[in-house]
Amino acid sequence: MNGKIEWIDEINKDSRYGLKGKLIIQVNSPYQEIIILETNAYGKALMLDGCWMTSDKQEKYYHECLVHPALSSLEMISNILIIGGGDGGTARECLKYKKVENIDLVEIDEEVIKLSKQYLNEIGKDAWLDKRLNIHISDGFKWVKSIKDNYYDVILIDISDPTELSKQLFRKDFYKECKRIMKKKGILGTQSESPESFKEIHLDIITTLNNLFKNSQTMYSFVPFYPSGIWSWTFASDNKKDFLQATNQETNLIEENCEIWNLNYQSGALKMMPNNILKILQQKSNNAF
Ligand code: SPD
Repeated sequence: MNGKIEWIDEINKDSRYGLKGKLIIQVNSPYQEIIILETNAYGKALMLDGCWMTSDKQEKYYHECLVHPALSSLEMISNILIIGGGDGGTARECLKYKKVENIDLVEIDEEVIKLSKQYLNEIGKDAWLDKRLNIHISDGFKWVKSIKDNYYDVILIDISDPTELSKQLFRKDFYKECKRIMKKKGILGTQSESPESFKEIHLDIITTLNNLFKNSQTMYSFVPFYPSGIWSWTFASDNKKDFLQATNQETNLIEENCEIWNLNYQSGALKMMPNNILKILQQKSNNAF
């Protein structure tokens, strides 16, 4: 089957998102089906259980937006937790900051890391060799429950759409544990799905984080090969209201080294909440009183 040219689709309810390319590998790990396709449009692409995760020619649209809003706004960053992120892209972006001392990357599926290192090395690059990166093959929920209070400066949730495997990482219980193990000035950042093709989950994530933390903000941009193209990332903190203001002195250098993200891009993206989403959230918050 390897080397065969074919279309591979992510199938949603009434739509599908496909890429044409040469199949590199298709395996079943103990957790999920893993496919790597050399695509004509976007380079090597990773699919997990029928859902496009990343590709080496457009991953920066996603990873830079997940990492830099949080990291550019913190002066001190000792410990970072990444839940998921087995392709290495999120870790690579975090490691651009000299102040980062330790990253715990907690990925449940060892096979994703192994295959990403082997076939998608353009994404993880030298991050895999960096001594500050510590990989733990573990269930994300179990991991957060095992950590002491006030430990991480930043928690980044880089997981797939809700499936049997990942659904517990979208629940309030999980976010509560994250809040407990995060320092008071810390920031949690999560991919928060599409306001178009995953509207209900998107609204749930925003509402849950908004109820749990003093402040939260959602940023919109695009990831061209995710369903509907438009994507979002939500950041939450118990720190000050303007918690996504750049304060890190390394920020200028980081901006120069990014392909997509910069502070202007971020400030526009934080104002992009579509009116239909805004109105539903306002309605929900009115109903709460
Ligand atoms: N619909 C795709 C959601 C995937 C989010 N995680 C991507 C992993 C990239 N590191």
